[in-house]
Amino acid sequence: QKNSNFQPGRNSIVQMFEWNWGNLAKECETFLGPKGFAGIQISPPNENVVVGDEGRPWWERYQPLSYQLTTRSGDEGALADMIKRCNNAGVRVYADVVFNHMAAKGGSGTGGNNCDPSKKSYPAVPYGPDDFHPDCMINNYQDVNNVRNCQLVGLPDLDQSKQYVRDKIVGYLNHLVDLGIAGFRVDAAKHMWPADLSAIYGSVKNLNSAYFPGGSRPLFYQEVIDYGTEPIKKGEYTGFGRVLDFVHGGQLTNVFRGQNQLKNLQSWGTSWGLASGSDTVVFIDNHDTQRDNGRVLTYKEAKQYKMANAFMLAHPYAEIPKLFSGYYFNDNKQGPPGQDNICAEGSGWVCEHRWRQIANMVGFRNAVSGTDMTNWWTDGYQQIAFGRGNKGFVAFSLSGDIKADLQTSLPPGTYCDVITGDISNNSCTGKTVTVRGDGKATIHLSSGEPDGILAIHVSAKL
Ligand code: AAO
Repeated sequence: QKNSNFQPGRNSIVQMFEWNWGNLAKECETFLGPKGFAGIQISPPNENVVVGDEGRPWWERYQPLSYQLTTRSGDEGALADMIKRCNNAGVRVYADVVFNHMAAKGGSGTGGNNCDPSKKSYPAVPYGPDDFHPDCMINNYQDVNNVRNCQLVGLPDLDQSKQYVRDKIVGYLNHLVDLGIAGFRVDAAKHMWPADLSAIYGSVKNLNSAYFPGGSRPLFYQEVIDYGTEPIKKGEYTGFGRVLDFVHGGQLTNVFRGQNQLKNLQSWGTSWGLASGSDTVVFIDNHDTQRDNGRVLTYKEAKQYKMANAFMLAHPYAEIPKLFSGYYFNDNKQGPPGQDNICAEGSGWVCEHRWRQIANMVGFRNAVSGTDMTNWWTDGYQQIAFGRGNKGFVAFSLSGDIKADLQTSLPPGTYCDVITGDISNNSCTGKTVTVRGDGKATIHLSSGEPDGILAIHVSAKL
């Protein structure tokens, strides 16, 4: 259950935070598919409680009320249509699934059903008092039983050791599989027992053969926040799925904020406290960490954010990188803006995935797939460059100008720097780099440039 199920030649997932299904279907067809994205992570597609008294915060979607597929992103018909159109555009769909708990707030849901958490009553599933752990709050992350048997921020905690509860969860996941989903981001996996999760994953059916080879298993990537300071370890969850590695974004944030030197990235990998790249999904920011008081780089520090994401995409260490795309916010709980003109100037949506530097690095990763890192270079401080075999070459400068003749393993010719431009009508709208007969190239990257990155690859050769 660690296989990505990507279509060949594609390598990166993007979390499309709060996008509605209609806009996502179009985005797959007009941008994500053509630009080579491999997959999207969607916001939880099941019914949640409507948190009207707090202005419909984004986090109401983490308070499930039933497994019916109606949310503010759209109903089941719109979801099914989006999954089909994205698959047809080469883009796989991964659902954020929340089954550690049910809603803590009472009242009506996005699908018109109701719940009463004080009675542990969720009739549209149905769940009742017997399906939950006894009431207690999570207040000690050093106590494994407290973390897994008590309530995360007061959310009624389902007991996944019960067969009935497992059946309901598996039924929900199977419904999504039937619609053509490729896998799941499992919310709050740390708060569930590994043995229960293993049993649940093992009971989910094979992927829909209309889109996937026979016998394909869904990908499970699990939210297990492990900075190394608590008894629950990500390794407890890697026997039956992948984990989201939270150390990854923290370390690259330190580096690209200048708190560690770029030259040290020569050893980037497990020696930095990361799990094996074949056990994880890695990312710079997600919907929680981008709201965590500047803990990680986000769109708010655009230059360094692009550099960190570009490094993630250029480096061979991790198998599955995940990007993030969301909306501007100041208030941490603010819900999504209107979606009529999504991504237009003034729409309130950042659309990080459409930034040329990010989208083109998704293309870089596809072009260099299967190659090792080669031709490592550094000035000894805050400048580095490296190749990906005979397919690509990339340079980063956090301080000072790079003006150097560097050895690449690329075939001779003229390449378009995909950070500053694109190829259009057989010419490059940005900088070009000439690789000479001996593989050497003069690399210019000045500190005055907006991005601090230069990237060339064989699919963008003139
Ligand atoms: C909302 C309200 C609450 C209210 C609740 C119930 O905000 O006031 O009580 O409703 O009515 C999201 C929002 C929540 C929201 C919830 C439900 O973030 O604010 O609550 O929806 O609407 C832990 C979990 C992790 C979880 C994270 C937020 O382990 O699973 O908390 N993330 C997921 C989702 C998230 C969602 C939920 C789960 C719930 O991605 O969006 O919540 O479905 C430590 C632990 C972590 C722990 C953090 C935060 O980390 O290790 O496991 O995450 O604390 O409590 C240092 C420490 C490190 C610490 C870290 C991060 O590095 O060393 O240990 O800082 O702070």
